[in-house]
Amino acid sequence: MESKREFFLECYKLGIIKFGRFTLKSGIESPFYVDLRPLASEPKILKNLANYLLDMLPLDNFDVICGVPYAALPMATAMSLESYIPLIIKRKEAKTYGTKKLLEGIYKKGDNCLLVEDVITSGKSLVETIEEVENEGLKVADIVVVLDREQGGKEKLEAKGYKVHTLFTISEVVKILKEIECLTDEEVARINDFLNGNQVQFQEKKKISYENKLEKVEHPMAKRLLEIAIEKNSNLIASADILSTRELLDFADMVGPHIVALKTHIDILTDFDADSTILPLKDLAQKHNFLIMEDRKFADIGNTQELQFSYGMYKISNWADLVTAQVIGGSASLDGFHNVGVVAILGMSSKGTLTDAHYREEAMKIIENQSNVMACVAQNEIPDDLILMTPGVNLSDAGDSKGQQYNTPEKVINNYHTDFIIVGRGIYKAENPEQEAVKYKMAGWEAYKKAL
Ligand code: 5IU
Repeated sequence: MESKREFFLECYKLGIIKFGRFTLKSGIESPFYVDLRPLASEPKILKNLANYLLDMLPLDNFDVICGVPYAALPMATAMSLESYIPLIIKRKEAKTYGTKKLLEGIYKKGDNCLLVEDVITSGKSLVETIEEVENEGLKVADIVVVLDREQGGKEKLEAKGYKVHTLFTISEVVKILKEIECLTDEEVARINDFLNGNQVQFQEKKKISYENKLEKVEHPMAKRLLEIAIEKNSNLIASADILSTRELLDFADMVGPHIVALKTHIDILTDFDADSTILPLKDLAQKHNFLIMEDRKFADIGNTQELQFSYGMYKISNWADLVTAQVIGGSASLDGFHNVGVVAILGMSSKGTLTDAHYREEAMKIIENQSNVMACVAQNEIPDDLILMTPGVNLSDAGDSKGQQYNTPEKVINNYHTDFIIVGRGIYKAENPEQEAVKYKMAGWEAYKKAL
């Protein structure tokens, strides 16, 4: 077998330890996160691991071997295969029917059981497991652990008279990773602080300014939008879910000076007419310097979307600066949007949306490789080089009866680092929409400056 250090590095490549900022089950923030389950997916590594663990142990002592569910189950199995020590399986909870057994397999009372655990932290869950195994009449003297997080668990068990054999400790692996420059001095210091029981200070990530973002973005519509934001000291997009042309135009004229973009749902107008709706709307956009964002949410195959974009009665491609699109149709479905900024929908604000973390991860892969996408709509932080827009914003955060969920401007700008807040009813339903637009504009701008 190769050296223990080389073996660790092979394991590390599988992503078993991540460094950053993690909230543990206890609510405590940790600068690293350990998950050894990937080791079971590499048979060679699992087999080597089993042998490393067995090498540390007085093997003649054990009648049976048992893994703490679930992460240690494959490890215990592999150790059993390598050593011929019989395996028993511990359930997480006793069966509620039939035999009500907690331990499965062949063993007798008084057998000496080796316990296998992947990670030991405070030792709390091991203490519970030991008690359960001992209650079944087995003896436990030795526990073998792959990684000791050095947070008191080993000492706690040793104080109770158990021998704890650990393959790696967190300080040992931090040292190795520091040597090969996978960790900076600052990260190492933070980890040590954490291991010494101190509350760890994480630097709050700052929001990047519109000026800096302007240097990062490439899409011309992204640049224009950011320039307008800087010029108007506004990050407000007004959503005009309005039913008549007259009201839409009045609204646009009223809030126009305070917004960066007006979001339309052109297909809800009862009296749409290209000449009397779009021409004056374009004039207002020019007069007040805002972009027109048609919230069409295209969600079809590329060919159909192309037709929907340019034909029919709305001819969106003739007048929209930005259009929203779902990415559900895959990358190529977005290729047909030319001369427009595509705003891709990553996550929705409505209750029960299917845009969960897995969906968003896959959607982001599409978005990042699509040059006509200039922004995303989402309810979470995204990479700095994209523009983030967040709807579901209202100064009263009560939501509606149809699944809409609201956050305040401060919350979305602080927590998600959103660049542009999208506000609908908060403004157009207000008694004085202009006054309300100013209020949202100021709230959004103040929150932005604070987050910098
Ligand atoms: N909108 C959302 N949530 C979303 C997406 C779009 O609210 O996740 I994607 C649209 C719907 C509406 C506007 O046009 O944004 C929000 O309007 P209210 O502020 O009135 O809820």
